[in-house]
Amino acid sequence: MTSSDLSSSIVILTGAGISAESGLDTFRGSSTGGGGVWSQYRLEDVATPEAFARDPDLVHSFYNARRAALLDVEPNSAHTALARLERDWAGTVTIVTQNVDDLHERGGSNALIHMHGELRRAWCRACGERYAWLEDLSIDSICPACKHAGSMRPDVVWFGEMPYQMDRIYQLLEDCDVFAAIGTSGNVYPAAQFVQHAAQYGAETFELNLEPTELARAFHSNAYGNASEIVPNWVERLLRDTDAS
Ligand code: BJW
Repeated sequence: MTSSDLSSSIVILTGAGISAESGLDTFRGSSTGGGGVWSQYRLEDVATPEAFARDPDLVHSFYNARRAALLDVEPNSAHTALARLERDWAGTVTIVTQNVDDLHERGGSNALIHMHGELRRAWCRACGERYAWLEDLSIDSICPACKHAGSMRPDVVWFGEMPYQMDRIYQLLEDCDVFAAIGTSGNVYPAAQFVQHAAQYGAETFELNLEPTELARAFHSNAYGNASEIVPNWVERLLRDTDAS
């Protein structure tokens, strides 16, 4: 970043790796850290609309356990560093997270898009209403609006479904000056294509991850290590450049 970029807009894509040190499993694990969620469950059994139609009890119990796990975790220094960047940066900072946890909010971030939905929200397939939902869901859950039983599902985006707010996200990617991908493997589309999209429209791009991903060479700059260290360092550098102006 140069001093002419001080009021520039920043878009940050985050993935499961930013929450790993808070105690939430990643999906695909890492070369050093062992297996992730998909080593315990087949994604075809729990993260598709077909799986939910076939065995809603299994899908509900998978998401109920992950929703309950949120009670035992706290944001780490990577989450709070991004909140500090949003607060102290002269331009705009928007986080587009693939994560369904609420650690960015609890870390203090406000400008946040949950493109794959949220564990703490539920959606009634009968009437279309969406709600904050902190309890377990089951095939007997009743929609608070239409009173239909059996139509509530977790408000998360499964394979084959359209991620949320895509028009807004593509606009942000086209308008941003800096794009960073933090703690995401780049295995899942459309998020995996964001770096090319942002770069095509002129953004400077950064990958911050435990280890190089298959997309590493698509980024202008890379930093590797635990998110709790490399993200605060990266934020510090951006803000220091601002102070130097
Ligand atoms: C650390 C760390 C530490 C660890 N510090 N880093 C064939 C080709 C191309 C595409 C497709 C295809 N067939 C099907 C598709 C599309 C499909 C897809 O991508 N499939 C792939 C398997 C190929 N995608 C979809 O269906 C999506 N919808 C869609 O495409 O709609 C059409 C469309 C078209 C055009 C525009 C727009 C839309 C929907 C995808 C939904 C994904 N859903 C999930 C589940 C959400 C609910 C839940 O949480 O259960 O989302 S799957 C799962 O993967 C979850 C995550 O958000 C997502 C991404 O995972 P993430 O975050 O990258 O985690 P990991 O585990 O993969 O990586 C962790 C990283 O952290 C690693 O790199 C580690 O190194 C790192 N790390 N510790 C720093 N301490």
